[in-house]
Amino acid sequence: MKYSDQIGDWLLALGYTHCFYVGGGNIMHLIESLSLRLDCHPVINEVAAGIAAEYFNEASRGGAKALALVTAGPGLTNIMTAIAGAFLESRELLVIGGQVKTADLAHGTLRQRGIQEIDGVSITRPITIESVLLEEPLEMQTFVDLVQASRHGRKGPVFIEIPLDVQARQVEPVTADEAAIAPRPLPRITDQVLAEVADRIRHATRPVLLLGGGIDRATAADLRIRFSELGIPLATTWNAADRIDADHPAYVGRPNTWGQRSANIVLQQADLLVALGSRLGMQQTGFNWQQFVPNGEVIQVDLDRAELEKGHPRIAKGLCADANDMLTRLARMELGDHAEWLAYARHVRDALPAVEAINNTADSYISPYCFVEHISTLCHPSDTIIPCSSGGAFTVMMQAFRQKAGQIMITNKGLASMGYGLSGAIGAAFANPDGRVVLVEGDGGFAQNLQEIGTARINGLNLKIFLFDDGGYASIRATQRSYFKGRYVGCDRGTGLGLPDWEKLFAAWSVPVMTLEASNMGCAEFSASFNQPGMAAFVVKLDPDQTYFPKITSRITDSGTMESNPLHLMTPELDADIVDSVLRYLPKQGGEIP
Ligand SMILES: Cc1ncc(C[n+]2csc(CCOP(=O)(O)OP(=O)(O)O)c2C)c(N)n1
Repeated sequence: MKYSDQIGDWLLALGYTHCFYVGGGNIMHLIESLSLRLDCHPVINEVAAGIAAEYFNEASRGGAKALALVTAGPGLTNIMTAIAGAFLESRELLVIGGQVKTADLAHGTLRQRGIQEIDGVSITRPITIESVLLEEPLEMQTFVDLVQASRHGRKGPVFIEIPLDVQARQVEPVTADEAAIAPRPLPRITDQVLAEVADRIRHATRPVLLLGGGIDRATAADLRIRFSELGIPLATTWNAADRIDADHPAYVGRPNTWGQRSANIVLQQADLLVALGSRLGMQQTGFNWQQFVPNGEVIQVDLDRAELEKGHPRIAKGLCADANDMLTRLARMELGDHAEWLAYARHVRDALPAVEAINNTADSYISPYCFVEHISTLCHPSDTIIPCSSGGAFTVMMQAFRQKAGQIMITNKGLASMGYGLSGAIGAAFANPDGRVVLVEGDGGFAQNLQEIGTARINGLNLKIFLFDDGGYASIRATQRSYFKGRYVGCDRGTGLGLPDWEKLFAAWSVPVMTLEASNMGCAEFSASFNQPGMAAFVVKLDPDQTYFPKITSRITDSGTMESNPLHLMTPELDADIVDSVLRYLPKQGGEIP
């Protein structure tokens, strides 16, 4: 049997159903073998293959898997952003790459020997869990273990580079049976440690549970009713945004540096935070991590010991274990009565609306906040929501979108790259052929991978694109306005940014397109188009000078470094008449933390 056929059989056994790729001579055997076994879909640029595969795996409701296949040299260099994004976000991603034949490998002695040769393993090593060059065919169990490394434990990308002659090698077929692909068990905390944590929660006055991306959707869904009975305020990270619906009685929102003010304020008033499956990175804790949960203790549960020992934020206890197992067992225990605290947390949420009146939107433009609130109500529980990964569209979605039970919501905030939205939405749409995918992305971010409109179009995906058109990079404009007295550089057409005429662009692929302004947002034509299967684009006209508040303010110090407020002190400051009622357990704005 040809080794590339053998690999195809093993991938099938491992649950792969889809492959995103761009063709190339150095993967010719792999393309043939995989196309006979999987749904293989060409994309225009390899970066889209990587992002689509990542989002497919995240969005897959039935457990089907996708991988990316890239050719040697430019195929590999093009996919690098996607590999980096999956690494930072702990997302499952298998990338199989071609390579020149083994006789032509330079082995580091030359810049290049084989045509298009580049040392993929060395380039990808720092951003993958495993990165290997197969100079010989791998035996079945080693291959399976390599692939499993991407999806068990702390997830991340695996890169397997296969020279052309190894792809074509004849091998004795070996089946990957169930025993071979059974995952290894993850570390669990002991009953004694579990009892200690339960005891701390029972005795806490103001506990908060923070669910991170390490908590599976299935675990969270199974516990939905139990969360109500426990009555402990429940927040999520952005990666776990869809683990609990916005209407859940214990839900207190998404705290974050660019998060919801009410969620930040509730979290910061906790006297005990139990963070489950979150690395507690700086976006989560605020740059000012020294004042994260200033009057409380943090217990962090994460599979990666390095995240527990990194030194920020300060944690009272780090537990290196499977957060799903721990949460499931914890939820069965008696964790005390926290009804009064939950009622207070809900009061804070009600008192501080997600959409703040301070933001100004010039006449005829749409307020992005109101727009996001509006589409939250229009989206169905079965929709997959892709709030892109950078710029105002991203932060407004994460502040104002009200997720429903059943919805899947995926971003990639670790790399926070422009250009993720459309490719991610394509992957999510392939994973949910019967569902609708709703993408919200800024014009700048969208422009970076707009070539994939064609991929979505030719595959007839049920994809609705909301393009926030503010004439360029509003985020960059805002920075230049705040810190450099409005000296605008490279952020819009007037400063050299060559963005297209969006209506004509979508028309080039025969995608129905409609421009939305304040006057026609509620019109019947829009809702008909939004609810019709297939692809449609909506260009949402935003004020180029739209403000984005609340946010954490930073200052440039005399030495040139940045200094930031803690999570609960967002700009603008709260009115005096509300401060006392929502900051009961924190110092008032500008005051000292007791
Ligand atoms: C690949 C990449 N390059 C540069 C940046 C820096 N950056 C962050 S936001 C932004 C502008 C994004 O523009 P757009 O998507 O239109 O959102 P807006 O700022 O207008 O809200 C840029 C250039 C980035 N995040 N990703």
